[in-house]
Parts: sequence; C-alpha cells; structure tokens
Amino acid sequence: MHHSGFVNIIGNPNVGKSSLLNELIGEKLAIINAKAQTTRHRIFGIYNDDDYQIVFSDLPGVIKPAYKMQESMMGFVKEALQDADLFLFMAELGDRQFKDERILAKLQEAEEPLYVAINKIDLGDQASLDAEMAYWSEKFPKAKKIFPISVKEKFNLKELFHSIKSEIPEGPEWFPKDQLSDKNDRFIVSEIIREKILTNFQQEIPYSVQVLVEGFQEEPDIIRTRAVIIVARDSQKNIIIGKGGSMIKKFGTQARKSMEEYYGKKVFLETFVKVDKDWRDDDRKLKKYGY
Ligand SMILES: Nc1nc2c(ncn2[C@@H]2O[C@H](COP(=O)(O)OP(=O)(O)O)[C@@H](O)[C@H]2O)c(=O)[nH]1
Ligand SMILES: [Mg+2]
Repeated sequence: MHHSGFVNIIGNPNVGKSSLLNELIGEKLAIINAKAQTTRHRIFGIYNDDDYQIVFSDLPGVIKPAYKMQESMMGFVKEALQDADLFLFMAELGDRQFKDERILAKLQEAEEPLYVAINKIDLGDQASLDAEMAYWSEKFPKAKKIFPISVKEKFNLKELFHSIKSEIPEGPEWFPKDQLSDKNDRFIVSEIIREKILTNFQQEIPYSVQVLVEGFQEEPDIIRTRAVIIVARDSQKNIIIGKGGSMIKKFGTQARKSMEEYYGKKVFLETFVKVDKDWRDDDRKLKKYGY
C-alpha cells in the first residue's frame, strides 16, 4: 500500500523552516539565511521511498505585508492552509509573537493533524524549554504532538520524521519517484545566486533584488547558465557590481561553487545587472518574476 501526503511548514520568519526542510529531505534545496524573509515562494521538497511520498512545503515566514511582493508571499502561505495532510507549526525558543491572527486561528481549528516543533533548543536551557512547551501547548490545545528540536544539532529530527510518516494517509505517487522538488533548475540557480547576495550585502539590497535565469544548458561535462540580477534603483546596481566589478565577481564565484557542489559538475555562470524600477510593487513585473 502506497502512502502520500502534504506536510506544510508554517511559522515566523527565521525560525528554521528552510533548514528543517533541507535536513528532512537530505538536500540543500531551500536557501537559508540569518536575514528574515529569505524564502519568498512555496517550495516543495519531496521525500521518496518505495512506499512513501511526502511532499514538504517550505514557505515564507508569516509577516504583515508592506508591499505587493510580500502580499504575494503571504498568498503562498494561505494556499498552504488549504491542502495540508499535516501541519507542522514551527517556532523557536523565546519567540512567541505571531503576526497573523487569522492564520493562527485556522491552525488552531484545523481538521488535519497539527504538530508543533520548537527549534533552536541548543540556544537555551531546560527551564526555558519547559516554559516554551507549556506556552505552545496552551496556544494549540489540539496539537497532536510537540517536538523540541535543534536542526543545527540534528536533535530529535529522526523522531519527528518517523512520527510525521505515521500520519501520512494512503495515496498515489503525485510526482515521479526521482523528483526532489517542484522547482526547476532555473529556479534553483536563481535561489543559489540570491543566497550569495543575501550573505554579501546589508540593508535594503537583499530585499530589493530578484534573480532571473535566462539560460540553463546541461552538457555532458559542464552546465552553462546566464542570470540577470534585477534591482529596483540605479544606486543599487552600483553596489551590486562593486568597485571595478569586485562584488559581482566575489558573489558570482561563490554562487558558481555552490552550483558545482549541488550538480556535481563544472558550471559556467554569466551574470548581468539590470535596473527595473520599483519592480516589487508592479503587478505585471511580479508576475514575470514568479510571484
Ligand atoms: N542555533 C540554531 N540556529 C538555527 C537552527 N536552525 C536554523 N538555525 C539558523 O536560523 C537562521 C534562519 O534559518 P532558516 O532556515 O533560513 O529560517 P526560515 O526563515 O524559517 O526558513 C539561519 O541562520 C539558520 O542557520 C538551530 O537548530 N539552532
Ligand atoms: Mg526560509
């Protein structure tokens, strides 16, 4: 008998949702960063074995939208409230605020089983963990299980995974068994580049950048790919490029190395920078960039 189902991971920005997804499926699929709002889309990470297919959804952290791109980000979260077989609410030690009462209410009343994972327990002691467990079990009286975890130290992840597995109903294969994600290579390349931009720049740059991959050709020994880095203003273009091209060269090389690791192959990466004024607030442009 085959089992399949959707496990949707919901929580505040920065609690470790993308880190957990990567651990659960054993691949670095979703980008991880200490900056909030790193994840902008819904990303499927698919776990496969002979008898199971579990589709984990990594999602943007729940926020109050301030511009159109963020509205679209919260649209992905709302969609994920509709199609879960299991909800995994994720919190981190010491972070109890939740920005959207309606999402909270929906989770509290959900028919589907709800698990709570409290992450980053490596950062606290037993007393703070006890207080946190008490808080969340009161907040989610219907929660079937609460797991203290540390993705960083890989603590309690196997137990969490086995428990999740036991909740997955009978069902067909939704995706081919060798498929790891619903996202294609162009998306993965653009996310790898965006990750390097997030780690190399401060302030508004991480929130103003979009990466559009225009070419991806896989040859026997090399992958050739071409990416346009889109910014919202001229001044941002200069920052991205850096003095004499130093910055774009630096993060471009880092991105290429990550891609070579991910694909196990040599990569030739070309990068360009383009200004697309105020793209984050323009419906037509957002659509073009996949929001
Ligand atoms: N100390 C600690 N840090 C963690 C743990 N899990 C994730 N992080 C860090 O928390 C930050 C946010 O992680 P990320 O997965 O991007 O969170 P997301 O926004 O919920 O997807 C990153 O800097 C991670 O390295 C953990 O168990 N312990
Ligand atoms: Mg994330």
